[in-house]
Amino acid sequence: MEKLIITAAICGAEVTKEHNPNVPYTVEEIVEQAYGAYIEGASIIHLHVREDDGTPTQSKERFKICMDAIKEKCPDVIVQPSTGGAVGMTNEERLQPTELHPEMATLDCGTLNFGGDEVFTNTENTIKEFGEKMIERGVKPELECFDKSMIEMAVRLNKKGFIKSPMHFSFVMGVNGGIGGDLRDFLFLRDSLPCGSTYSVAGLGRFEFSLAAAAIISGGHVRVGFEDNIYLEKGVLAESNGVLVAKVVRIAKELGRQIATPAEARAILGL
Ligand code: KMH
Ligand code: ZN
Repeated sequence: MEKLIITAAICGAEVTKEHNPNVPYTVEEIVEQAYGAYIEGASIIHLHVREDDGTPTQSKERFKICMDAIKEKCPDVIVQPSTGGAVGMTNEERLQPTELHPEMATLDCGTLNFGGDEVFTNTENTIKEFGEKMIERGVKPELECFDKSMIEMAVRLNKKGFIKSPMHFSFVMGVNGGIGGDLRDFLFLRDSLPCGSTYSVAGLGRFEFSLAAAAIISGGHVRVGFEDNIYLEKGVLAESNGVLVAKVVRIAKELGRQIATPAEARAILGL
């Protein structure tokens, strides 16, 4: 089996210090969390950035400062900015980090309810626009799928030339408004993938580690981090993203799966 790529989603746009005081906002805090995840075995940092007060932003300048600072501390890590940003941002705002030509960025493959009255909007034309921009800017998309229909959208837009092959998917599972986080949900998504694609699994909250184990034994890859889950175990807040990554490394070792370095992750993903 291929080595395991671990992605650390260190910050997200929604989780706050009120949820877990270790959620990073400042550049220094973001670098500290990225470095902690990297030394424990993460080869990809999925990055959202914040203003110092915690407000989510897609500012190109803020991304550049954070990406440069992360690269200084973790020179070979793959930094994968979000183009999802936060609910309500314009497409223009959301696309800003791709102007920095990162190796990868997320591309969200459909619209979903996002709690209360919030809707995370990704129309077909938005997905086409983001796909085209990523091809133009040499950025490999991680295709974020919150439900099965989003895989079908990605496959269709791949055939039409808006997304290049081989495709790399991320199943984000257990979001209220998206697919659940049970094993049968995972198998449904996995079995819906086109041949030759790779995938990573991000389980929200209590689904984080059970879905990580499912991905590990199935040849998939894993995403963990404060964006998805703030607990190390039931009722115990995680003191860092690093401890969440370390837990995945322990599970993988017990199950006989080796961890990919950033260089190995690049080879697996064709970066
Ligand atoms: N914050 C969510 C609205 C992504 O990074 O591409 C979108 C999100 C997805 O987190
Ligand atoms: Zn994200």
